[in-house]
Amino acid sequence: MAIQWFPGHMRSTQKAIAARIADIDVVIELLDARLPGSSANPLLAELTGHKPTLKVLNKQDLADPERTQQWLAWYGAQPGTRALALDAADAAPARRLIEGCRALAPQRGGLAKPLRVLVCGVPNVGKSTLINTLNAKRQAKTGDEAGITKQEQRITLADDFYLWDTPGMLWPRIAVPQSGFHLAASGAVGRNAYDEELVALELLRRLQPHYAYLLEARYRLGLAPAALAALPDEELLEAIGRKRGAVMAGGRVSRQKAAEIVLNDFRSGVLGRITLETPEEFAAWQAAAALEDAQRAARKAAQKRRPRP
Ligand SMILES: Nc1nc2c(ncn2[C@@H]2O[C@H](COP(=O)(O)OP(=O)(O)OP(=O)(O)O)[C@@H](O)[C@H]2O)c(=O)[nH]1
Ligand SMILES: [Mg+2]
Repeated sequence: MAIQWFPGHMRSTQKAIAARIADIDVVIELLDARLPGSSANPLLAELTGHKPTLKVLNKQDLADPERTQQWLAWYGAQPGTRALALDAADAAPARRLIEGCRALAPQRGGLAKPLRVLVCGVPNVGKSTLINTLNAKRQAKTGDEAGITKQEQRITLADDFYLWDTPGMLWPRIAVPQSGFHLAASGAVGRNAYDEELVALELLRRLQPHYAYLLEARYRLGLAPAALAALPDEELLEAIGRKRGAVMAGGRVSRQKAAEIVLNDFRSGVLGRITLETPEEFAAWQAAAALEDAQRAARKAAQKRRPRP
């Protein structure tokens, strides 16, 4: 079953952004560098599409540097888009963002025309952390879970430079099922909206072909990369659980515990630097989802045309 999470507070954020956007000069969309396609919000693109936008691949310290370069090239090749990679704690590159914003809106500046920048992105991607890095006063609340920022908040970086921190937002229907899994694995989805075991199994399936050596280095299963990659995902989860002591009375592995271990290890970066998708893979998933939507619409239309008995 596909993962969907669009609670009421996201609907409110959608309305708040729609109301604010007319008075915004530059949009910074934070993407998660571990899932740079899946964390790009199509609803946000709809709301802010006509404004100059900087795409920031955040948490690059957790992502695979080679794939980050591929994604920067991919975003950089799209018209009207500038992309850069960052980790939010790194102050000097973060400050370069300020220059980037000023360059995108040269007509703004000075007390009469302050530059107004909206920072947005999926939950837990690091919006508030980045704003705190930019702002010595550290006014924005942060935390390792989706939904820390509850309300739009204005932060004054300089007399002529305002930033708006916004609550993380997803979109009403995540059409690419793989994206739902990646968002959940990254921590962008509320805990009650997905099954941890299913998400961990999907995560392992993604890691097996390309990052088997990282799984072996962390869990020491005694398997060569090819053998680890060929293991059925459920067996792999059980092997990890057994190795890490996620065992219940009677000696059975707790898959729930094993799943939590795998997800925590991925989220914290102890598994290594990992990017779950390449631009080509993501484009193929999007095309498949669009085709499926078109077929569904055609079936519905045909049903309507059919005369009732
Ligand atoms: N490794 C790493 N962790 C980061 C980075 N930026 C933020 N984090 C961590 O990610 C978690 C979420 O950070 P927040 O700044 O609260 O994220 P947010 O986007 O404001 O989240 P919401 O307000 O819930 O939408 C925190 O535990 C941060 O410490 C980064 O660049 N690298
Ligand atoms: Mg926040």
